[in-house]
Amino acid sequence: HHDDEIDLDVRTKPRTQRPPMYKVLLLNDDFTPMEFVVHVLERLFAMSHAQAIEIMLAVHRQGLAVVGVFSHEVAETKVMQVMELARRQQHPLQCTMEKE
Ligand code: NFA
Repeated sequence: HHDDEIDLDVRTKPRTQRPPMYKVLLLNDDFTPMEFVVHVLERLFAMSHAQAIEIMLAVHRQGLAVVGVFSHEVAETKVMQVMELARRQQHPLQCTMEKE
């Protein structure tokens, strides 16, 4: 009669899948003007002027700071947009992403 028994899975907890999130990091350098970094943060990361100054100064003092956390696709786009703006103005500003 064992063959008629129904096996119920009592061990595996249902787990909801969440996609990994990515930190976008801005790196300090000695040449990019502070006002350009503030502009980038306002324009691409929807920060207020006061917020942008705070984060720019954090990068300047600590060497780097997280400027946002996004899905892989959005993080990649943000990094590309920062690098493109910096390249167009010939600033050495660097932006990278890493998995949280
Ligand atoms: N360190 C740069 C300067 O003194 C300013 C800067 C801040 C550059 C944040 C890059 C990132 N002009």
